[in-house]
Formats: sequence, structure tokens, C-alpha cells
Amino acid sequence: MIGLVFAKIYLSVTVKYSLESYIRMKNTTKPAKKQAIVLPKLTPVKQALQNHLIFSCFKTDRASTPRDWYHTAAYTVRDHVVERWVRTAASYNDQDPKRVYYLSLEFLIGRMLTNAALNLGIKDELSDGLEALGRNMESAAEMENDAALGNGGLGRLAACFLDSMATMDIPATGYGIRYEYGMFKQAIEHGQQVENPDNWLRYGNVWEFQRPEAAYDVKFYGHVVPVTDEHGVKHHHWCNPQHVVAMAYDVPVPGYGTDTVNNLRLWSAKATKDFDLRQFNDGNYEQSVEERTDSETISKVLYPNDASASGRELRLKQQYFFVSASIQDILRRFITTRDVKAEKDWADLPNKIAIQLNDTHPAIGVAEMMHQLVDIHGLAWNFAWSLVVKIFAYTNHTLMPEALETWSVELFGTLLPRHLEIIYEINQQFITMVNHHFPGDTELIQRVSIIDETHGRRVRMAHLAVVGSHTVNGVAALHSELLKTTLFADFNKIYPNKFTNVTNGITPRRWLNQANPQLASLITRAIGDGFQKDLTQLAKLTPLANDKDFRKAFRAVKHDNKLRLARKIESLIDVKLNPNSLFDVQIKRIHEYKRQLLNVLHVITLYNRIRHGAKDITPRTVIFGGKAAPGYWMAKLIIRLINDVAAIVNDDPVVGDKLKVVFYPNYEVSAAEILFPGSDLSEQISTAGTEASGTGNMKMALNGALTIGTLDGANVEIKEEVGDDNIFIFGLTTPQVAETKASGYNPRDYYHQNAALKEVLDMIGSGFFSLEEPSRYQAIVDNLLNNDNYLLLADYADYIACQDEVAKVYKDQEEWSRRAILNVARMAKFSSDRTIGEYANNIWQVQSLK
Ligand code: CKZ
Repeated sequence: MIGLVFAKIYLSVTVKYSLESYIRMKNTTKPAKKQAIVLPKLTPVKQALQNHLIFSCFKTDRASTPRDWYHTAAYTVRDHVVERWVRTAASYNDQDPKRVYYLSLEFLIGRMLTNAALNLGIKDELSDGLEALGRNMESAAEMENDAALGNGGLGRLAACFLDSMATMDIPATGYGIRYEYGMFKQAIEHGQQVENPDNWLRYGNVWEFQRPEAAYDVKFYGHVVPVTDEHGVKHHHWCNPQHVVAMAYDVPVPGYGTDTVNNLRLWSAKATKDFDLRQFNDGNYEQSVEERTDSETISKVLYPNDASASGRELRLKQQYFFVSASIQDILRRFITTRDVKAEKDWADLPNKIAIQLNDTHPAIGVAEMMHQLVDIHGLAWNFAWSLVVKIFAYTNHTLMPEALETWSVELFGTLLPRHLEIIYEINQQFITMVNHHFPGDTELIQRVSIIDETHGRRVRMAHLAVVGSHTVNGVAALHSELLKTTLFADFNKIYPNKFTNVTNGITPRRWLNQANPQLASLITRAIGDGFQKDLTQLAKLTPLANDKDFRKAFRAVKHDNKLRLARKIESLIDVKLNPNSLFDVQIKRIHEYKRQLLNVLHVITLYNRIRHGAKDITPRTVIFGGKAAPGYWMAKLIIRLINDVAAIVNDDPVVGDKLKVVFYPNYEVSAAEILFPGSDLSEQISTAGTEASGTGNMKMALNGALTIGTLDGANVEIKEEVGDDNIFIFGLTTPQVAETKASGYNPRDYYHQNAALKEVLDMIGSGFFSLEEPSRYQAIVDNLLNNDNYLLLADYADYIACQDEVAKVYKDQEEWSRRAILNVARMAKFSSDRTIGEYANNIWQVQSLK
């Protein structure tokens, strides 16, 4: 017993000591004085390159490697970024505007060098400087590892939003995790996906600044002790927790054509103590080191399961870890910049901060804000809650049931005992309110409760996010409607004004300017460069769709981009492509609902037509790219099928160059920058009602591809913008999908009634593409014939007919170009600047700062 007490004292002393040594700055920071900042002058680019090669890389020209030149170029650009970053921070400090905090477990940034140089307007200078030193900008840029801190669309959206917020001078900070390992690297071996670790920090990271002074204590486990003080007020002490330190790493986010450089603050987990000296002295050296690695595991790796909840303790730890550090940081900034004593001072909080939850992944923030306001800063519960609901807003990105996060109450209560109590209290008050408005409707209460009692007891994070936010938005018009009528129908009755839509967008800086410099310069020659910051100006291209010379120039750009893509593919997988064939591209995460399999059925249908001697075939190259979650067996089987089909088709002499099938390995942001510009046809073929928005659809159209798609997600709005004649729409609509399922869908009916479809499925099932293992794809065929949850067979015939129409139009290159130009001209709506404008005005109530 005495030993135990001693151990506790010992622990608390060591923890306190090491925490203080980490978290030194917090009490020493004073409110910044308003003082003009004088910065040293920047060196001219060529001189800066020479300086950085020697002084930052410690290399002479003779001994320099391509990586040294990347670093040299990056340091040179970074100086310019930092100069503006310092001034932006100072101006935010002086003006103390309302700020936006974008909380996201994912930021899929990709490479930064070219993007930063372009946004700062020094790309040509940099390129010339490198040239003058006998080096080349592209080969330097190629050396940069992607920052792949995200899975797919949700993470990339966060990165596009950062670009737009900086470009629009919105005072915004992104908060996330500095994963030591990002999205895994996909290799294809024997046709199958193999996951390799993404050790992206191996050679250091020029773009991050470690901030040892911005570190916070994050607690886990332990237990709660209620204490009533001398005034009879109940307090809650979180006793005997484990401590982890969250240390900040800041990454600059330069806006385009502005001096604004915003901050992306990523947290890294550090053990609170270097060694447990007691164990060390006991001779237990290894165990004492292990404890340290244990806490540092939290920021080790990104979970790679796009759109499927994992339910693992480490994932919840990651969520709480970065959310707690971020909210401590947000409140510290608020407190240190003003005198916060009474309630009325705190009442200003929602006028100064807006927090956006990127899906439910950071939804624990609602409880954490209550914890910090009530338990730490001593605010009364009801007052604190009134602030919370004014501060938070929540974006939902998916209706897929498997992506909806819930945590077992047991796990939650063990890891975060105080937060479970807080959630119970929030739920209690919420249910009381519901009961008041809908008396006696116990089923309603069961359905909306934050605690799900029907599958064991589980915390429903989406419900916590809805209850704790003033606004909930979907990411495309159709999706937001479906949220109100399906997933959140009950909540929409309870809070009729909470739900809204903000259609996604993409940043034209990366996805046009950077990825497709040739198209950007063709557009600039035609209409000036105002479109970079104001995509509505693309409308000026509309009349040029009817201009033969412009169409020719536009086609030449596309052809060049296809050549660039073809070269890349040949270097990767040694397949030669016909650049005059139709490049038909589906690049996105592999998921059954996205229906890569439907595309495969079309490929095999074309193959059969060729084998059966059809003459009138429009040559096609069908390109797939995308990663499967490592535990998603069916998605991995689909990748294997694509590769097996590719092997057979590409080797069949009867096919010639009429048809080629490519699986582009390791699809990532830097690959996307080559793939989008080189695409003719954009495959957006998810089952209607399943893809919340999609953003690749927008990137494709902006780069002059025509879309073949269902009326799903943002495709609906793309169709509205480009016009029915300039998009290829097929398949069941969302209500038709629902009707088909409700009236006893039998996929076998389609199989028996469509000879081409039957032939394709029989080939797959009988091992035509897997001779060495004929039953390899039996599960795919069985699934299609017996379940077909995503209605591939129901949509097959219409898809094939639509693809035939595509092939026909492609033969008329003038008509194809005309439509493609109109697509580019009508993409204004899909700029993330428009999206961010809507968030800023309708949700955050923040202004640009000049
Ligand atoms: O968000 C995009 C949309 C897409 C939508 C995607 C998304 O599918 O249509 O354009 C931007 O709005 N991603 C996720 N949900 N919607 C998502 C991503 C990662 C993870 C989850 C959902 C993930 C999960 C759940 C990662 C690890 C564990 C659990």
C-alpha cells in the first residue's frame, strides 16, 4: 500500500516535471504588442539557390544529387513563403479577426514545391534560376515525396479548402495529425495489391517547422472523481490518467496571388518522459524504452480504410489526441489575446472562433470543448453548451452505413471516462428536449439518442456531431437532400433549420494551373489569367467552342498531355499506348459502390466484340487507378481481376491497338496531376444515391474530359452546368434504385435476358482470365448473380449503350472537342473558392482580411 502511494507520488512528480519542460511557453507568452515587423531582404532566386545548395544542403555543385536540387529549390521557395507567413501571423495578431479552425483527420496535400512557387508567382523565376545553374525544375519537383496524409476525396477536399481559404485571405488554421507514415504505397505483384509503408519523412520535410514550445498535455484512461466545493458546486477531477504530449508542427499554406500564408498545424505524439528511470535502474532498459514508443504510436500511421469504420482503440486515441491538443491551442489563443475573467468575456468566444468538423472523425471535439470550458475553465454547464453549439458545424461526407462511426461504450469509457459522462449529460438534456416537443415518442428517442442501445451500447458519433453543431451540411445537392430524408430524417424534424447543402469544389490552382500548365496557358492567351482567382471567367471560353482554330489548339494540348501520360505509364508498367485512342479513365478508391466492376464488364464486352470480328471499334485505352483498403477482400479481388483482364486483352494479337487495359499502380495526388490532364472520358458510375459528391468528376471536366456517369453526387450538378448534350448520363436514378430494391430485385433476370452480359459473366466465372485458377473470380460472379447490392446488372445494358454513344461521338473529333471546351467553360461552380465562400458566409460568418 505504501509502495503504491509512493509510486503515485513518484509518477506524478516525474510527469509534472517533464510536462513542464515540454510545455514551457504557455505562461511566458504575453499578448503580442502591435509592432511593425521588419524583415531582412530576400536574396535574388539564382543567388539563393547557390546559397542553399552549399549552406542548407552542404553540397557543392559537383557532388550534388537530384534530391539536393529539390531541397535547394524548396528552401529557396520556402524563404519567400516564410516572409509572408510571418506577416500574415502578425496581421492576424494585430487585427484579431474571427478565425476558422478546420479539424480533419486527413489532409491529402501532395507535393508542395511547384504549388508554392506558382501561388507565390515565382515559378518562372525559379525555373530560370535552376536552368541557369544547369538544372531542371521538373526533375527537382519530381524528387518530392507526396504528403499523403489522407485516404481519398475527403482528405483532398481538406487540402483544396486550405488553398482556397488562403487565396481568399480568410483567417483559417487547419488542424490534423502529423502521421509518420501516410497512405500506404501500393505495389502490384502478380496482379495483386501489396501495401508498403509510406516513409515520407525519410529525407526530412522542408515544409514543416517543429514548434517545441507549442505542446500540450493530452490525457487518456484513469477515472473521474466528483468533488463538491465549499459553495456546493460539483467538480470533476480526472485522476491518474496516462499523459501524452502533443507537439505542433506547422506547415505553411500559401494563397494564390496574395500575401496571405495560413497555417496547417499537425500534431505529433511524444512520450511525456524519456525513460522511466525506475525501470531503467531495475535493469529493465528495453521496457522503459517501449513505454515511450507506446505513446508515440498514436501519430505513427494513417488508417487506410476509406469509408469504413475500424472501431479500433488506436483510431479513437488519434481522434481525441489531435482534437484535445487543437482545442487547447484554440482556447489558449483566445485567452492570451484578451482578459478573460467573467462570463461576459467568454460570451465573445463564438464571435472569434468557428470550428468545422470534417465528418465525425473529430466529433469528440464537442465533448472536449465542454470538458475544457466546464472542468478546466470553470464555466457553468448550460452557458458552456450555448457556446459550443454556436461554435461547431459538421460536414457529413457519406451515407454508407459502414462508414458511420460508433464506439462501444465500454471502450469509450475506459479511454475517456470523463468524456463518456459528458456525452451522457449532453444526451440527457437532448432527450429531455425531444421528449418535450414529441411527448411519448419513445421510438423516436431511441432512434436519435447519442447512445445506440440496439447493438450493445455504442456511442454514435454522427448524433453527437448533429446535436453539438449549429449547422450540418452535405457535400452535394442530392446528398444533402438524402441526408434530410434518410440518415438524419428524425433530426430534420427536431431541428428543421440545421441542415443545409454546400456543394464541394476543387482548387483550380493545383488542378488546372499546376497539373495542366499547357491548358492554363491556352486559356490565358484566350481570355487572360483572371480565371485563376475567379473561375466564373472561364465562361468567356464558351464562344470559342465554335472556333475551329481554338478547338485545334485545345486538341493539341490534350494530345500532349496524353503523350505525357502514355510515357509515364510505359515507364511504370511497360505497356505501350496508342495516344490516338480514347483514354477512358476511372481513378478513385476501389469500392463496390463506385462500380469499377461495371467498367470491367464493359471492357470485356468490347473485347468480345473484337474477338467476334466487329469492325467498327473506336480504339480505347481503359485506365484504372486506386487503392483498396487492406482489409477489403472484395475490393482487392476487383484489382486482381482488372490486372488479369489487362494481361489477357493486352496480349491478344486479335485486339491490336483497338483496346488496351491499364492498372495505374499507386494512384496518389502526384499521379492524379498527370492522369486528369491526359483523360478523354471520365468514369463517374457509382450507383445513384451512393457517392456523396465525388471531386474527381470536377477535376476531369476542368481538364477537358467528358463525363460518363450516373445521376449521383455532384454529377447531377455537373450535368446542370454543362448541359444535357455535353455529358453522357445513364442508369437508374436514386428513386428508381430504391424502387428496384424494394420490389425484389433479381439480378439473374438481367443475366438471362442479355446474351452479351451472360457471356461476360460466364467468362469471368469459368476462369477465362485466370486459367491457372479457374475459380478465382467465382465469388464476384456469385455476388453479382445472387445479391448485386449496387445494381450493376440492372444498369449494364444502359451503360453499354451509353458507351457506344461515347465511341460514336469520339469519332467526330471536332464535336468531341466542342463539347470538351464547353465542359471547361462551365466549371466555374466547382471552384473550391465558391465552396469556401458559402461556408464563410452561411456557416462560419467570417470575413476575408486584407
Ligand atoms: O468524401 C468526399 C466525397 C465522396 C465521399 C468522401 C468520403 O465518398 O463522395 O466527394 C469529399 O466530400 N470519404 C469518407 N467519407 N466520405 C471517409 C473517408 C475516410 C474514412 C471514413 C470515411 C475513414 C473511416 C471512415 C478512415 C479510417 C477509418 C474510418
